[in-house]
Amino acid sequence: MTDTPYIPPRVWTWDKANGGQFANINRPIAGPTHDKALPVGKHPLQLYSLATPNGQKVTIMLEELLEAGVSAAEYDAWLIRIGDGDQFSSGFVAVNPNSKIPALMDHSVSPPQRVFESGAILLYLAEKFGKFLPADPAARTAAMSWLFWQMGSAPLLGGGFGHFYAYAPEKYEYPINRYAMEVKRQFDVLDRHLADNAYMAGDSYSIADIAIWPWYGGVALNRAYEAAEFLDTQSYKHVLRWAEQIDARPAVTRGRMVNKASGPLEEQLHERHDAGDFATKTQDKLEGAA
Ligand SMILES: N[C@@H](CCC(=O)N[C@@H](CS)C(=O)NCC(=O)O)C(=O)O
Repeated sequence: MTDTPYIPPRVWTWDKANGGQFANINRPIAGPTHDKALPVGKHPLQLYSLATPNGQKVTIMLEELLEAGVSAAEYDAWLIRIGDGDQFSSGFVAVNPNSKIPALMDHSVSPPQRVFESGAILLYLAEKFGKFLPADPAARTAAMSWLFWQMGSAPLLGGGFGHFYAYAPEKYEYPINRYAMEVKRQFDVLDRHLADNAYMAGDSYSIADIAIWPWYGGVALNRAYEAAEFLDTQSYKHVLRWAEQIDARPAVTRGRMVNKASGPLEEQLHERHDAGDFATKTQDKLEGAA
């Protein structure tokens, strides 16, 4: 931070040189930057994504559906490298005008249906296949409440706390304090709820857990921002119990690997086109064979 206090100009203008870590992809305008069609594989569901927490929600859901025996949930997952600007191709923008992963095309319906926003994708899949959304009206309403809680809360965890704690060019006390306060409040909301409930919607695992876990489970298990100590996540005992329980699900292990392009090579499955790919197409195997 400079010593001179910042005085906002009368009208904001785009300073391309001052955008921090994501300067190469952050823009104040929408729409495509280049013409490129998206690939389409053999399955009805085509996912265009990356294994960030928002991306993991959908791959975990798809792997859970397959684990539950829903073979119609077979999917092709294509890697969208957001650091390289793949989300700004004409093909991607046609599936998600908001240029953010995850984005889904369902070719099993005519005309093919596009779905964007991870919460909308989870709900679409839950309703399409009749899974992971309770039928009982009270439990269903609880699941929806927590699903929408996640959509509103996680941007303060990721875009707020995570950005300023882990990614901003310097550690600025004001935003770190502001967002640490809010994120700890959110963890306490979850902890109090999970003290009396096995899962977010009560007794059964649902899309609410699938939405919340990649963000809050990730931080609690110290997989995001290296902030578990700073936020004292050990003290949220019920969140930890829930996070570990979900982490042990085989579909969650697989879902975390799909479209993962960083970390240990054996956990990176850049593209997923077949259930067998987990055994044969992770980066350690592909790079070892090359
Ligand atoms: N509310 C959206 C958020 C999606 C989102 O923020 N995706 C990020 C990765 S986690 C992204 O694609 N960023 C690329 C960009 O901002 O250009 C959702 O839940 O799907």
